[in-house]
Amino acid sequence: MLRWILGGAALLVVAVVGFMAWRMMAPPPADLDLSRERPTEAGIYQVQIAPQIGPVVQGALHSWVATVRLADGSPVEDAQVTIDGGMPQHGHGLPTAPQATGHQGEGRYLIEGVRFNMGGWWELTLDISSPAGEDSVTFNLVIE
Ligand SMILES: [Cu+2]
Repeated sequence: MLRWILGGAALLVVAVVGFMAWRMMAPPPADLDLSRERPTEAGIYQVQIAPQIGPVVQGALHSWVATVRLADGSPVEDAQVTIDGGMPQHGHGLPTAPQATGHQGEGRYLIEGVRFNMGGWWELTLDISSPAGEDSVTFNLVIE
């Protein structure tokens, strides 16, 4: 009986480790939308993100500028922006806790403390809250 249980447990461990390794190695989906400007889920805002460094490379601590506009194009000056993200294929979040500064003018918000510590598919989600409403948008990034 114990032998069966141990055998089953060993098989389970092999299956789980195998699945994790397979997931880590999987390439990003070919049809991933990599656009840097997108509407939020409910369409309240139009958001554009731009890195403050040249190519976004693995391991570099850097900032992004998020420009938040209403659907009609007018800049949003009183938003609270919070950042979340991670690697969907690896099941982990961001290695840092990026923070958005206050409004920098013309709908721009500086997102400081971003670091991608491995190559592959990353998601960066911005939750935006202002008198116009609460909405979120997720950007896909592929880090070499
Ligand atoms: Cu990862």
